[in-house]
Amino acid sequence: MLRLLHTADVRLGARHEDLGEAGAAMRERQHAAFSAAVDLALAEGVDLVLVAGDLFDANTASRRTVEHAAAELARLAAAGIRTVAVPGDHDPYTRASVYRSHDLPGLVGDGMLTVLTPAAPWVHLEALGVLVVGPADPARPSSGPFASPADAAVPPAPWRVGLLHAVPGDGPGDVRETSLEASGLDYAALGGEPTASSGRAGATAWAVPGSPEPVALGHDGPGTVTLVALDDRPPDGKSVRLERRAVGTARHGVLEADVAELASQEDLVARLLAAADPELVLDVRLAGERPDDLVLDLAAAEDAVRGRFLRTRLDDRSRPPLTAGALPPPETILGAFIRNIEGRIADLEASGAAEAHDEAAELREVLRMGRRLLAGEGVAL
Ligand SMILES: [Mn+2]
Repeated sequence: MLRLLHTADVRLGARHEDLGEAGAAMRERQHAAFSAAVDLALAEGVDLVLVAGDLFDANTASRRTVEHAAAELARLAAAGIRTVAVPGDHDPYTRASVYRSHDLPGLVGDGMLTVLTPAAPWVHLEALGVLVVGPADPARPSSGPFASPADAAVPPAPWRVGLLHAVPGDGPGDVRETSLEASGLDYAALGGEPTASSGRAGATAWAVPGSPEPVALGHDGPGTVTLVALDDRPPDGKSVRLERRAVGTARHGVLEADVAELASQEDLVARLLAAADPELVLDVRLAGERPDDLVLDLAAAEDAVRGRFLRTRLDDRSRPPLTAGALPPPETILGAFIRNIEGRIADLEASGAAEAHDEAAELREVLRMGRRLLAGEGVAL
């Protein structure tokens, strides 16, 4: 029985410029989630920790970030738990790689961290009975296929595990299902997406553990790592069991609101507060047609809920409506104005081009303001 903790896409040191002042807090949360992953490995007494790429957010990771990562891995080392990592696409093995500019294994000490590189794409951990293989292609270190050490070079290992910063698929950076099937691996520890997934390709079980703390939009659960139990006890023969465990706390959510159903600015704020959660990054998307008398101040709404969320981001995709009901006579200023602007809006919206779409949105705003200004005046041309 071999037990692993598999993580990836930790992205330590991420700047999160899109999160504004909450970015530093998010960075700390990512560190905390990585610490929680280490705590889990210690509590579970796993045999080995695998990092399938993007331990760091960038090759420019600061010394402080590198030392923090090393200190966490040293906690594993002190408990006799080894770590094998592979560079990803955020921290690729280039000349300027964070894995070259810093001696991470040296900082962890005692040979307890192995970083797989093009020059050393696999490691045989004899005491654990496992061979861990990284990517074969030095030019494309994150997309497979797996290195295949000549059998003569490696004593037979009960377990063969792959480590790759790629997800199954047919895209340029993906690992092919056929490549997984042909790999002869018992388990493929993959990475490269913030959301967890898992499956089988032939005799090979694979998993993408997701980020320990969510770093991308569209990720609506807490971050996770994957615990793996490789078991060869009779009577079942070899089996691979996977268990996803939450280690992160921040969540992402989306609140979609149709402005036609909003009564007022206060109503918008009340709806936001109803979803308040200090662990939530909430994307608020306003859509639909906005009545002329509804005036929304999104910056004020964000101020009103500040501190009640980890962060909110408001995106207003609503638009003023075309004119309802019978139009004023064409010989009035209002009647002529509405016909002119709505004719241009119809042409622009029919064109389908992005710039035309933006211009149509501006004209809808012009229409709304003109309609309010001229309403009821009925001045003859
Ligand atoms: Mn990546």
